[in-house]
Amino acid sequence: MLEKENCCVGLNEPKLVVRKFLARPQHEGVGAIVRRSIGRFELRYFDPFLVLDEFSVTAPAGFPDHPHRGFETVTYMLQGAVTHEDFDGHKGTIGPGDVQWMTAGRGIVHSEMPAAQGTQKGLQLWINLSSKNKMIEPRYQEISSKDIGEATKDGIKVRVIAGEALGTKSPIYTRTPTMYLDFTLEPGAHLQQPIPESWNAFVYVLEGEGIFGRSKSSPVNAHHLLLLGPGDGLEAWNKSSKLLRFILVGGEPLCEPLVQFGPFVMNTQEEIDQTIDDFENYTNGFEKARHWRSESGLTLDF
Ligand code: FJE
Ligand code: FE
Repeated sequence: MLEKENCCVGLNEPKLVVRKFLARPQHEGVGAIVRRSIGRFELRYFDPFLVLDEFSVTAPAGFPDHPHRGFETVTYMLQGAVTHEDFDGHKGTIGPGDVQWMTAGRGIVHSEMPAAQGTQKGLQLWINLSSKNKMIEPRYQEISSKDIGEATKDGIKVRVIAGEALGTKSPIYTRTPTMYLDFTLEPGAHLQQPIPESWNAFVYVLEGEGIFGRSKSSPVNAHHLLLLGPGDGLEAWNKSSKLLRFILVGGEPLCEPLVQFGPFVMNTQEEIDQTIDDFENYTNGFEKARHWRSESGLTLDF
């Protein structure tokens, strides 16, 4: 019995860190600051992930009216609150620990603006959609912090935003198969988290200092992105005296051609030309953009 339980713990081939990036602050939107790791010049794309921004916005800064097509945006709030408002009348505010999983599909035009005093902080991840899903109807999945599954074991706490960890499953449906886990490790904790073999996966450190991949590797601190190589899971250690917090995100690569023009991500140049045409002429999913402006009344250039 014991053997059977033990055989499921432990990894055959832990993933190693193959590249490391420090995400430095840069200006985005209107007066907002983002630390962009995926999506910057040196790392255009990590299939299926297009962008990872750690954002910081203080009113009157924000991300006023702008479009998306061909992918999903996942906004995970760490501090403060953001109000989103789209051209179809969908509106809401997400606060600390809340997640908005937005499938833009054929088209969304929306604004994302601060909803509280002080600085709003969070993560925004852009996940590509496969060619067969790029033009689907837009869809939102919103989970408030209290409904996000949490599990705790041996000094490890995980919040399961997508996928499964420590026996806890997320209700989020991922069109592009994805896992998104928010880990906090107490000093001395050691994590072994399975990841499907064929998936691409990365770690982004939010707080503290962690050891990833190999127990003898050097510690990594906040605002660093770590790309993981082949293997069946992640091993991580907190050998420091403070809490370690990081996200682990993995996804099945689409292995499709990609042509991106700002917030439009398609497979071919023809599809991008068509998308610009659709956006300018309010067609094929952008109909409602013709008469819509958010409360901010501003438009984001891209
Ligand atoms: C966008 C410029 C942008 N990262 N993180 C151009 F800034 C944006 C954009 C965001 C964004 C929004 C939030 Cl709430 C958090 C972000 C970029 O909105 F979509 C385009 N096209
Ligand atoms: Fe957006």
